[in-house]
Amino acid sequence: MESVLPHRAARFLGDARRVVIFTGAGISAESGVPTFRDDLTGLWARFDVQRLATPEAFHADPDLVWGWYEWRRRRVRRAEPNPGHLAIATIEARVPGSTVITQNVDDLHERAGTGAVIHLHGSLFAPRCVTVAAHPATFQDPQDGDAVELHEGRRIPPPRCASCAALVRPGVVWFGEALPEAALTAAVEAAATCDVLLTVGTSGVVYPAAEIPRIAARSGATVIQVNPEPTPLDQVCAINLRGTAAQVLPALVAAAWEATAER
Ligand code: BV8
Repeated sequence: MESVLPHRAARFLGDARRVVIFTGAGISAESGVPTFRDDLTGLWARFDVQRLATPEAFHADPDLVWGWYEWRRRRVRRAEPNPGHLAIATIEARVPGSTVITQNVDDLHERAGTGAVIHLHGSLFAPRCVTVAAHPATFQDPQDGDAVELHEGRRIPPPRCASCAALVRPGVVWFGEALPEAALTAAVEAAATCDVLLTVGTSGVVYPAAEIPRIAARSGATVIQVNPEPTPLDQVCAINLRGTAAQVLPALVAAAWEATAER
């Protein structure tokens, strides 16, 4: 594995016909959105996420869990896509056979211009009725200047479903819940048939999503990792780019298409 920005990575990317970009919380870190496991900023460092990101937690204390997600949603609303998100949108635009798969529940890939995003763990912006998922559920976006500055741990009663008056829950996949079947099937299919998989900003420890880069490697794809830290995915990567998404991805994309243009 190489640990600097090698032209080999740029050539693999520039030559690839089918590219999968697989992202985790690290892609949004430089947008100011906390990751889960980073020591200082990670949500897990400050919360027992197993106490918050589970159906049991919501059942036990819906106001605490809904308040936590509202706090996170408002942070995402205030965040902007970073150069890493924009570089991924460039790859999607340049490679017709590309697929963007994210574990994240924010909308920063979409706001950076990526057209189609497979969300394996749902979205902060798709609340749903806790009883009947198909019941339409909306929630009041904070108005500009909303004086309510949410702080972590602030309890907010969830809205009620307009169709059946049951609680509305965040539209994310909690621990112990199955991933959306269509999203997981599409992600596995893309990983099993790609030439290159670029894994960015994930610790690779949450399953079954963490299988995606491993499926690509087993299928003969070149797996390139972008992460400032070592992860369990180091073992399946052909190339390891030790750096942050906003630093590495723009340089990698520029080199990939400069390299192609020179040929
Ligand atoms: C399920 C949504 C079964 C909510 C999340 C084996 C197989 C299947 C399941 C399991 C298994 N082993 C264990 C399990 C159970 C469990 C699991 O994986 N547990 C782990 C902790 C061991 N999995 C589940 O429960 C899954 N469900 O299996 O159901 C089932 C089947 C059928 C029917 C019923 C049930 C559900 C898992 C999904 C949980 N939901 N989130 C929310 O957001 O609140 S998980 C959560 O972790 C996030 O979604 C996140 O995406 C995910 C992974 O975290 P990362 O994205 O990797 O983020 P992290 O902070 O860890 O790492 C950030 C990385 O970025 C770091 O490496 C850092 O170095 C790097 N970084 C930092 N800054 C930058 C950077 N990189 C680049 N640039 C930077 N600037």
